[in-house]
Amino acid sequence: MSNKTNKKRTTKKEVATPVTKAKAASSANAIKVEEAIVDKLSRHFGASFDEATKDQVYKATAITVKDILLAKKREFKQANNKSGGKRVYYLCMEFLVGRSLKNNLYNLGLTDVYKKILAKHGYDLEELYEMEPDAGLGNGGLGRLAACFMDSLASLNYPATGFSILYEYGLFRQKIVEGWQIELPDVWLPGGEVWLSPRTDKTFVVKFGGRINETWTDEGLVTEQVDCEEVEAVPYDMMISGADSKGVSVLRVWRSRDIDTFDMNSFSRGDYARATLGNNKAELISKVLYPRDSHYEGKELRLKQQYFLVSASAQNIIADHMKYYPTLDNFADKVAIHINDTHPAMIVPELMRIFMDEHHYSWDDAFAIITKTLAYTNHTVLAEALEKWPEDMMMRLLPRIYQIIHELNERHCKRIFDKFSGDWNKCAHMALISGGLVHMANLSIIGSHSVNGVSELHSEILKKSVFKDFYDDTPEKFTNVTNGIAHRRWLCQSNPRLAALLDKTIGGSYKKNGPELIKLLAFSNDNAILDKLTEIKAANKKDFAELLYHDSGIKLNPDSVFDVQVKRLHEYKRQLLNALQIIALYLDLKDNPNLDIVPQTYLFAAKAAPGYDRAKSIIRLIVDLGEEIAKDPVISKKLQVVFLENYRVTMAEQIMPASDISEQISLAGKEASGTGNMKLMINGAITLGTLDGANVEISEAVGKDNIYIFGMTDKEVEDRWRDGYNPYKYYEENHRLKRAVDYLKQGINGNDFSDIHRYLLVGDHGIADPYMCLADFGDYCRARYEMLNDYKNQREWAKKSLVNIASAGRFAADTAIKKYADEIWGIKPIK
Ligand code: 26W
Repeated sequence: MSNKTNKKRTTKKEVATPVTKAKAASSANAIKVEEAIVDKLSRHFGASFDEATKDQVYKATAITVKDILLAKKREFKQANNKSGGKRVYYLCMEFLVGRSLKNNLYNLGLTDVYKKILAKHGYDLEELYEMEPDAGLGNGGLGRLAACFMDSLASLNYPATGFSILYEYGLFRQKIVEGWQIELPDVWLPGGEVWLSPRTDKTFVVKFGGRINETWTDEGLVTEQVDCEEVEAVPYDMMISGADSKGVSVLRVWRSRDIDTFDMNSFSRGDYARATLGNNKAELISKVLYPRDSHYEGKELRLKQQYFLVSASAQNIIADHMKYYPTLDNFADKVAIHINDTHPAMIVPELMRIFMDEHHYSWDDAFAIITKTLAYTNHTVLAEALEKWPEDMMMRLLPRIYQIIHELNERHCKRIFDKFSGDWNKCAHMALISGGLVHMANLSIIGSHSVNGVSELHSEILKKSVFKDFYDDTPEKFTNVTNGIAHRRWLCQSNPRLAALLDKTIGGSYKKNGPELIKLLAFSNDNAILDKLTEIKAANKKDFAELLYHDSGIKLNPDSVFDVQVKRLHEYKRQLLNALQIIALYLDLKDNPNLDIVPQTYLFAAKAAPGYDRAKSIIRLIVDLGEEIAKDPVISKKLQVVFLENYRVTMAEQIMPASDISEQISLAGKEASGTGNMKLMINGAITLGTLDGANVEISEAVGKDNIYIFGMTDKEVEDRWRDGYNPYKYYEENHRLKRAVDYLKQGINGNDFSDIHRYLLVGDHGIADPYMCLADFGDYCRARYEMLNDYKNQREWAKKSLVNIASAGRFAADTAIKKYADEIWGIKPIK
């Protein structure tokens, strides 16, 4: 239909109202969308709506959304090219994206359009969401943060590309069998691949091993890596739409492919296994995500993964730059590259290699440009998680990279030695190579113009202890950017009831501007609103209980308080401390089943790294404890402990809105920030936590009446450890604690936990529990007692919950991204 006819048919009144315009646009959209889904069904599956399976309808729907995203991305990219602005490239070994259909539809503002069309054909959109597997390309905090940042970058119209690896298997699927964690492969690509667009036109070659040939030519020294293994990096793009914006973030994930090592001789001899050997070896690189996020392991394949990501991405960034500019002189003006934790730290020598070997820059010029381009974020202070690669492994696998790191080290050490008048100690701490190891954090710091931690406390700890020498050297590099969460996902999409209440009370502007949630404070004495909040929480708890019953047959009591600890399983996060206080309460109830307590449901969910035995036995303890309590018909009415299997993004989205108490009980100084604490807070749960990571800022934001803080401060932790931690002191002093600890030896649900008993009191090598659970036990119980007492007054509790929701806006990822953009990357939104 032509515009002219359109205009003729429209009455004057209709033209004047934007609502009718929007309606017209939306019905035009609906027709186009419906046609597109029908087309995809027919082309991809040879089926009509009536013939297709639910899975096919999900896939066809997803492909239409991907097409919309591709078109949107094209426009956004053109606008970026026109503006000539700077782009950020976010390098991270992990992006824990979760599901995409719901998020993209929401952000595109197309949920209702799709809902109606699918309903017309007998499909419930909510049910189609369930067909999508989680893209579990990450372990936990680091990866989910990266995914939230992609969302914010797009929503704020910043031009951004995330680079990572297309793992064929993401983080393992967890099954619990007789209390033990079993790991199963996470096969996500069937169902997940619909979101990926292969870009076979944009491949790069990554080289491993071999030797370096150096020859003098008229152009100077030419360096060449020969006799090496060459692997092809094939990019796949996943688009992430911004919310109510023109922006689209591109997540480019690399898949490794063999170039051409098909061994025809072996094939002819009938040795098919040998013929495809090269193939398997190359493709192994992107096969699987390493499931440890707390312990560095010097595995060769992991080093190959890191260099594979770095080299493919660096070549891609430089090729893109050279498409628009004749030189790399302006590289730092047009490009910002982020090193997200040390895993991509080899971007420093890789860029040096490309600048010097391929573009003939001098060392000093290359280094000056590259350090202006790079910025680094640290995400952990745990010594065992800090990466140090064996020098000989790097020399063998990455000979040119090693040479460059070696030279960087020589120059760096010389400068430090001169500046700090021969202070050998400083040199040793700050060296890139020492003790036969390459120190990746040190490499990241010297290669970057900015270094940040992820909460105020953590950034201070970096300056005062972990990176103190570097801070003394270049204090201007150090800064803090507190983490944040994609609040549209974690509040609006996960908790539609709460979002609807917010829309009604404070309007919808908080969606674009998280800190506007603070307007909700105006309702803190409005009983109707407080009661509504209580109702919403009750409805969400009921929903979660039904879902759990449906999925696993476990029955929860929605009238009990839902106390939630969901995160990776690690000693420093102290799930064990929580388990101990549950045992103490259980024993109290055994003594006196009539004890007047608020009925409590403890929900745990956590994956343990496969080789982490201690973490696995803590899971087993929680499972057995839950089963033993469930057998007691009286006590189980007041106390229930459930370990939820296979924690992942989708489960987090379901559980956050249903939580009353948010357990954030890590030993102070160990949790860099936490983001689960923010997700729970924005959904109205109240924190029971230590002064660790971002809990400190949550506490400042809500005030001491709206949070329950306990335990040692980071300073007290240090003192206690230095002066000698004596667990027996607490054990002997606190009768309830002693009983709980001893119960471990007595056997729970028929299983013996004396290994944990030993761990808490003696330790395997004479060092008992480095996370000092027993030292914080008493104060933890005190804080919880007060909390549960306060829970009895539902109005007052709802008020605390309201203050938490209202104060959560400062933890919107948008806020963090604006800070990175303004102060670190120097990028501007595209108009
Ligand atoms: C080398 C093995 C390895 C793998 C991953 C070591 C360390 C990691 C990650 C950096 C660990 C991690 O995810 N850290 C978490 O990062 C979150 C985002 O900043 C923080 O909120 C968490 O506190 C921090 O534990």
